[in-house]
Amino acid sequence: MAAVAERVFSGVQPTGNLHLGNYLGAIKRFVALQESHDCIYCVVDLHAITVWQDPEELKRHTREVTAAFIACGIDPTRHIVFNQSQVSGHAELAWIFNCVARMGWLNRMTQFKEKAGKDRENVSLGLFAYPSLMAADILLYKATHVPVGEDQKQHLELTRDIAQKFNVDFAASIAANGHGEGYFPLTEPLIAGPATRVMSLRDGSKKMSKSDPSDFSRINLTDDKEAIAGKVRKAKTDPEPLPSEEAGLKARPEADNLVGIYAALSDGTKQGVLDEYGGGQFSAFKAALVDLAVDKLGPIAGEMQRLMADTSAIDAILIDGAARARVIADQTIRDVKDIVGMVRG
Ligand code: AQP
Repeated sequence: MAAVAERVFSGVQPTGNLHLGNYLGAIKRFVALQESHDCIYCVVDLHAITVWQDPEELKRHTREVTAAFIACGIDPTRHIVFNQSQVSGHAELAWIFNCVARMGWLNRMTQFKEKAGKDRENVSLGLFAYPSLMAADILLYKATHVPVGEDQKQHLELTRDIAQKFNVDFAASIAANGHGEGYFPLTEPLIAGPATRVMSLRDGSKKMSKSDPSDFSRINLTDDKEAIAGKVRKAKTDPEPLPSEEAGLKARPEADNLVGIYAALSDGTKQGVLDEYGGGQFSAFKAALVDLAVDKLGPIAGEMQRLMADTSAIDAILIDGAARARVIADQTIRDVKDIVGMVRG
């Protein structure tokens, strides 16, 4: 495999209010990686339309996710921020990957099973092919590292399978075109820290999610102090005091979730949180969690609001990012067409 520079790629869907799970599992970690890597952060609107999106809402959410990226500290001048549909290479490479990936692989994807539920016959073909588009997003830029929440682990494994199969199927052509032993890297998922899977505040067995009908299940990045306080106060807990050791959080999903959120927001560890609050009642801990969440999220909400007041400035960032992304993407598409055997001008 030819040596590749380390490059980070990740995406967020413009499908609704961003929440604490998106922030802790993904965006906060995107920000940190800017110091050590070249980063490409994408608002994945092609993924969003795998389920119905109102056209006006889709535009608003696309700009909102962009505003959130910037408000959280992503620098679109040093790194690349854009929306997926502005770079046609995502869809082109996804089609080629649809012809590399096997039905059996896609049939095993748990996210599809969860999202399609009992209505499998009626969901879009795009929802089924979603992981193939995700592999294209990542491999279009030959990204070596992808920061995501735990829920995306299986899709990252599929991305590696697709890269591997492409490299093997086309090995002779890859070599003949001067790319050595393999064309695509085997991307590493970056899933780490105390909040890789933030759970619903109402049910510790369910992931915090944009599509949960209960707004009390999640903290939105745009929630104000009153909303955050109300949601944390009402968050489901159990009658026991907090344990002093991390092992005591096992089989206590709601307590584990709140401790993990506190740890991630404060850049600490679950054990560190328990050293401070273990043995105490939830009420004191919840009050501290409200203060911490308001302290960390308040400025983000304010900045998002400021940025959203000038949508043409947000659009300009996306247009500029797309132009820079296209330079990398177009080269990959040219290479892939040569490797696969497509005549091009
Ligand atoms: N609860 C979560 N905990 C940790 N990370 C999470 N992510 C999402 N939910 C959690 C991570 O956020 C990134 C962007 O997610 P997305 O918007 O692309 O897709 P999603 O997983 O579909 O988000 P939702 O909120 O769960 O939407 P719905 O309700 O539509 O299913 C990803 O890195 C993801 O891992």
